[in-house]
Amino acid sequence: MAQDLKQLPAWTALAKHAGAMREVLMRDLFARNPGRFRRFSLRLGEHLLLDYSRNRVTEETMRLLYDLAAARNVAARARAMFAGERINITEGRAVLHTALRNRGNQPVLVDGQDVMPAVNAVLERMRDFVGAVHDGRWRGATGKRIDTVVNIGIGGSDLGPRMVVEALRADRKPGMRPFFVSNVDGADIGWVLAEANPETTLFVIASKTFTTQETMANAASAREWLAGKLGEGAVPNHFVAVSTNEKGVTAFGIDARNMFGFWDWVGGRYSLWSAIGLPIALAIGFEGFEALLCGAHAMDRHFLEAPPDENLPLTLGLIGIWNANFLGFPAVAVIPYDQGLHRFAAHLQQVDMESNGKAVGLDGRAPGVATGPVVFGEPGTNSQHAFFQLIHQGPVPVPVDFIAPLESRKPMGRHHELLLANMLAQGEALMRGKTEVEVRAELATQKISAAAIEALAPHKVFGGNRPSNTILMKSVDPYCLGALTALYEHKVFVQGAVWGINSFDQWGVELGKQLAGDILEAWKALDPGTESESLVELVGRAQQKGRG
Ligand code: G6Q
Repeated sequence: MAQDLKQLPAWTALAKHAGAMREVLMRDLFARNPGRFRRFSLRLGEHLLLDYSRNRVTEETMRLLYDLAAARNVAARARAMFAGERINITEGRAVLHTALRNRGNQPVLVDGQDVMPAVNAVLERMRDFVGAVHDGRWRGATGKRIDTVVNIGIGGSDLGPRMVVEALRADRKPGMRPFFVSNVDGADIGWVLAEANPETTLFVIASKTFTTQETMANAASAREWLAGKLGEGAVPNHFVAVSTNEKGVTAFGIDARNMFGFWDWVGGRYSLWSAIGLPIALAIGFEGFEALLCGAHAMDRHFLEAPPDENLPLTLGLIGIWNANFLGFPAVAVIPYDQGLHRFAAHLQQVDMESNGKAVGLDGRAPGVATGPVVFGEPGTNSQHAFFQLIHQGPVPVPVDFIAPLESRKPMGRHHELLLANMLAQGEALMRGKTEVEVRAELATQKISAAAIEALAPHKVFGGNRPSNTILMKSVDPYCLGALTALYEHKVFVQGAVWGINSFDQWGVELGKQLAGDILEAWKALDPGTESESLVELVGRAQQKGRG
């Protein structure tokens, strides 16, 4: 199926249309149509606005893109996901992060079983636990209240909750200090422990499998540290777990009553809505966590119900396909103009690249077209002073998603105006560029020689015509952040559906894990060697052994 993608009439029509669009200048499109911004922007109520007018698209482009989505059954595939079908075919699993935020509570069946009662039961346990920590019913072993929460997890058990906790700093419960430890580099846990008071610290060990090497190593070090300070008996008051593996959790020494469960149909990178969101609720309160779920649910309903040409995730996904597959731009920069969102691109890197970074289709054959783009980003305005040079004048255009809140959660004088003005200027500059005629006219006003103008002019020309989307959110509050995050999840879904790939497995992560295990085993078996043996030699020998 996927291999025939390029032969589909909807695809070939777009390829032909792209030929005609290559020379079209967005400047001209804006000049010809003063209503272009209104025509090419979409809303989710008062909460989110997607302006995609600064893309090289026309009415016809959009019609052809929506035709492509229809030809690839994107809507039907979305309904199958929401309905609990096992669309993750290589792992034989349903994909139901949407059930975790199903605030309408309609039944969601997996193998004839409604998952909602179990989802709601875990949410209720989270509510109780978070309330108990906040009001002091849950205390450390020496009777002191908890004021520090250290989440130990990696990948999906780290990036999502960390992103949200950072973004929602304005909602933080006074006195709560959240930390996240993910890297197996001992410095990560080491520096956090150096700042923590064992009597008032709660560790959340977050691991779907409860076997991940990094998390197990960090959890063991945290436990050793705590037991060393307060004694073994203190462990139950200071450790809880979030996992699907009860056996592993109890073997580690955490009572199953202090474990918050989730299910195999929650993919790691889509798990912040599950009990993996416990550090979010501990940081901002359970009501805030619920508001996050509500915002995501609103986006879910919108994705399922809005007509194609009003549908934000569908449109964002298709614009990405247009830029990647038809205009040939292989990367996307995600630039939030909000300091709180400084980990948003990091989260999205995983959601997008781990989902769609695949060169094999659902049918086991190559899709025959470019799939997962390279996604990267940093907040503006910082990124303007770093890699925006390449975005403005590099040889290959990099489409940009600008994201900003209309209201700041931490207003300071005129800072927010400065921030937004910068963002709007970047989008405009990328679109307009600066022609040689404009450059020469500008240089002519300066007191420099004709020869200098000649030499300088080519360096100062901006090709322009570079695409960007602008996403405005009301503010970075839990509801809008939930909606924004779900928007990107569904964007990734749309693209995976068009490309005909399984966005929900991650076999590519396995090989490195396996080899690291092999090398470690081989390493253990080595004679530590003489002092003269360098680390590099040791590793080399271990690798050889691992291969052998
Ligand atoms: C996410 C991936 C991966 C996973 C981590 C942690 O989709 O599967 O990033 O989240 O490897 O796994 P555990 O939660 O099992 O420790």
